Amino acid sequence: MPLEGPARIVSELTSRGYNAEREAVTLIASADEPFALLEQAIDGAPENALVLETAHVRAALERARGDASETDTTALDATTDPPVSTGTQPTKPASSAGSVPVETKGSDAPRSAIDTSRQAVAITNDMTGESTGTGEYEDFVAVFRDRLERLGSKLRGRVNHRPATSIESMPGGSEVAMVGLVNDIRSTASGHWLVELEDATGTFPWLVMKDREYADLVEELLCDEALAMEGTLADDSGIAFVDSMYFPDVPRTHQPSTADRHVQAALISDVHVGSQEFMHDAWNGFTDWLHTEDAEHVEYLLIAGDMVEGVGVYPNQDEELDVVDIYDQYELFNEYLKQVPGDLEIVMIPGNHDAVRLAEPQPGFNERLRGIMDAHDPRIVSNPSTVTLEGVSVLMYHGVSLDEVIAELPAEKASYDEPHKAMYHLLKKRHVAPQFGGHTRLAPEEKDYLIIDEVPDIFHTGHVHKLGFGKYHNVLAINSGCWQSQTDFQKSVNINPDSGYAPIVDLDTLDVTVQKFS
Ligand code: D5M
Ligand code: FE
Ligand code: ZN
Repeated sequence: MPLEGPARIVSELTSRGYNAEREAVTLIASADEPFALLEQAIDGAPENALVLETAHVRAALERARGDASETDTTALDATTDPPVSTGTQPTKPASSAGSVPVETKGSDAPRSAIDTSRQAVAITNDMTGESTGTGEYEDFVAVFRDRLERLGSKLRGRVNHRPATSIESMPGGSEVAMVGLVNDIRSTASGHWLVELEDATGTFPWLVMKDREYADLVEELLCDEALAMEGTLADDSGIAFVDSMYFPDVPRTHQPSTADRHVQAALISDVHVGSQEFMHDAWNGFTDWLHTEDAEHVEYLLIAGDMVEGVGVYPNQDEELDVVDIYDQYELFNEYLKQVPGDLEIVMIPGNHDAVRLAEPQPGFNERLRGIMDAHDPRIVSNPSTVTLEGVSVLMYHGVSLDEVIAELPAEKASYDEPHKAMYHLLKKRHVAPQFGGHTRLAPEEKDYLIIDEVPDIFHTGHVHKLGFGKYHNVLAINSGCWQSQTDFQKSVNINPDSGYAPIVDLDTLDVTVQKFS
């Protein structure tokens, strides 16, 4: 329920005499049991508090996590926020992290110097410093309005649509169409599907018959995505039978742009420096290789989040930390970054292990962290952002919503083994994280930064630690692997990460080669 959840939380709070910080509402809204959390947060807040602060909610989550860890350590994963160490008492990295790298001298056959005057990088949709959301009800309304408006505009030309409220007053049997956001998906007792669409005027129910071709598409739907439906009104005009369904999608005829010289980009993510499982040997192999003649055309390095392992991201994560202080982790990451040839253009976005707000869109790192990660002067932008390299646009998104797509869709449509296919669904929905209130935490802003407004030439994600790539309507989707070997958690749930691979894209052809360093 896109509009009601946060709204109900805000009204529940106001009815008890509380104002609330925006992040507090977002955190509550994204919990598995929002109202239980709301109760606990209020219970824990000081008696004279007028504003429910994020800290009160976090404290309630911490208490719940403490309780849960005695019984079920994973129950609260989706609702816990990482407490970020303040760094006021810096600790030295543990001795096992003693392999602090030195600058490589390169191999015997060093790459020739890059003519940096030919490099061209442009960034769009970076929302760093643009966050205006306050978590008020109006922000949730605004972000969904914006989504309906902008994704709807990609659908309105394709159907003869009517507002939800005017469909009800049309005669039974009429041909009708509507553009809206998916508000609810339910199966009926007889095995058909009821999909409720919402627009600015209200909601209207659409029935997808189980034996129609579109029934197969219902299992791809996520709440809050934008759709158009076309069909026939029932006799009482209270429901419509779906004949066709339309997604914002990428046109099949989409022609990607390419660079006009032979130049390559390395697309990586999930470095996880600071984790005991960070693979320094593989990383050293990668950066050594970048100095060789083989890599002389690699002029760009894109890193799609999870630079470091972070602190308190998952329950019991501390047991697998090599470096326990978050700032020390970034210092060490910067040492590893120094190994990369200095003439590479580097662009990076944060991920869910990084020390920025967890809710998406995630602004680029703050000044203190930018000051630490200064090797080769990287461009640090928000998650998501679009970076255009010599005319080739790359949509960079860390990829937390992929977990959700993989969990919600049938295995043949999206799985960890073929992460690029999960990415295809995001391209089809033209949104990097459609579902609100589920696994992926979203922060309402006045504009929906998570919409895929322009079709990118390349879509680059990470997060699921699996390597996979392929083309969807000529858009190259690449999920880069990681630089972390299997963690205990991953072992326990049978995730076999693809560690130590660097996919390299030819920007003049969009061909991909994979370099392996593990
Ligand atoms: O996520 C790496 C992948 O593993 C991603 O698919 C989430 C999943 N993962 C890893 N650890 C956990 C825990 N503890 N709970 C739930 N899911 C998890 P990354 O963000 O790099 O840790
Ligand atoms: Fe990761
Ligand atoms: Zn991640």
